[in-house]
Amino acid sequence: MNVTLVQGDISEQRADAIVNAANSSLLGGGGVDGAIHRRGGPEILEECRRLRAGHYGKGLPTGRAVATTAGLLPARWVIHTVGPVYSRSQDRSELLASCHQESLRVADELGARTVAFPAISTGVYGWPLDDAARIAVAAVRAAGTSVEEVRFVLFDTAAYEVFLARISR
Ligand code: AR6
Repeated sequence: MNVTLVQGDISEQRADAIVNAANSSLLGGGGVDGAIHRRGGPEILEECRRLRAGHYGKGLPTGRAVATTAGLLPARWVIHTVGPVYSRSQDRSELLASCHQESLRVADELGARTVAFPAISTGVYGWPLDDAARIAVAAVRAAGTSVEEVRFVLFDTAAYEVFLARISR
């Protein structure tokens, strides 16, 4: 598998699947989640509502992933995952790694070959960038997956540089 990096907006990525840094409600939010729903149009939210009415009545648990249509986005699917909120007192690294592993498992089920990830949990959820990059890169590299390209999409130069340093190690 190739791990690649770009600086940009995840909602503009051409990929088989893009990953959403969602919350358990699956009903939208700010940051990546806001950009995806805004550009992707109402179809994504409609499918999220159906998921909530069915199998995910209590919401999507942290560390898990589920796919919907990508609506108007230049991707085929959105894979929604819920990152952990960063905690100084509790190690939640396994949950952050799980977001990446579960997203790739769902991608395999869909037959996706290219998957774009944002820096999950590093915005509103407060995870320090370098530590999140370490966990994310290790998790995707360790995943047994048929996905051929994992593309990390970083919003700004600082985040891009941090991920670049990580994948170069
Ligand atoms: N494209 C790529 N990266 C982005 C974009 C974008 N359009 N927008 C922000 N980032 P966040 P989280 C970067 O907060 O920390 C939402 O309200 C951002 O700079 O989107 O997992 C959800 O509904 C940061 O580095 O996700 C949840 O409630 C990274 O993406 C909650 O936020 C992740 O920031 C999830 O928080």
